[in-house]
Amino acid sequence: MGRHLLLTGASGQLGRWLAPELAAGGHALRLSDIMPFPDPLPAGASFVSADLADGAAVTGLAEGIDTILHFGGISVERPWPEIVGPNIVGTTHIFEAARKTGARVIFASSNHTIGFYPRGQRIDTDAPYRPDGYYGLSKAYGELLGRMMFDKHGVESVHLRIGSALPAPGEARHLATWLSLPDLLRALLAAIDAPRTCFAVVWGASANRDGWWQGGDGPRLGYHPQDDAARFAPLPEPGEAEARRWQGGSFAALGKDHDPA
Ligand code: NAI
Ligand code: 15L
Repeated sequence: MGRHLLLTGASGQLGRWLAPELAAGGHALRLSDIMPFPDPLPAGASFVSADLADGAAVTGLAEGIDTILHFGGISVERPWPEIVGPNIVGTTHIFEAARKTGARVIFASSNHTIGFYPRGQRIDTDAPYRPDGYYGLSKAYGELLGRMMFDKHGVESVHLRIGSALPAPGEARHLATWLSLPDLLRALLAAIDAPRTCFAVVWGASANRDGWWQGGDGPRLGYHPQDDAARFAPLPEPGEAEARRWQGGSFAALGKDHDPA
């Protein structure tokens, strides 16, 4: 059944790939970003420019929408003042809009919520958060916001903890963290189509033989990844020694001056 979807972050790397794929699935698509959409609009799609930090604008974006795919915001480690508006205030606006309209939120969360687990340690989605910087912390906030919004207000959400969403893995870390673009689409379609999600956390990873992440709500929602980074092995391991210790890689190493081990 065609849904009315809102995709924030539409002008970003993943948004540009997702927009035509979602439109091809017969969904009515409202795209939004603070930057212009650089590609021809897919059939059935419209574009609305908005800053996520503008609450009234986000409320307007969500009108008539049944599923919000929230991909907008700062996507790398940055100083706190740059993160807080787009990722903390902006994600709060998205969930407040969903509370008003009854929309489901699918949140582009990140492996950087747990980036300070050592590489090789297998963890489930209920492992305590170990964010590797302000960016990862902002994604943990988004997940906890979803938890509260379901428990208190019944807002449904799916938090896709994306590893490394790329056309192909390029370094050894990606043998564990890779999410192929077709698997990204599979995960989103499962999250859109599931009759009921409640609050859900899904590993945004392919079926990687060498992965670190297990469990989560993916199978319950009908997400069954089909790719495996192992077919690209071996891959080079760039970066400093500190980055090679942690699941979050270079994000964890950035500015680090203490050993938590
Ligand atoms: P990206 O940086 O290419 O796209 C993010 C988009 O958000 C940009 O187009 C930017 O203009 C927009 N944006 C930033 N601030 C905004 C604001 N205040 N108001 C409205 N729009 C704003 O990032 P990418 O790679 O496409 O990732 C998309 C989402 O997925 C991000 O939320 C990112 O954190 C998340 N993610 C991506 C991963 C990946 O491997 N690409 C891994 C884990 C999470
Ligand atoms: C992320 O959360 C980033 O948005 C993306 O640019 C990648 O760096 C990815 O994580 C990763 O950890 O590989």
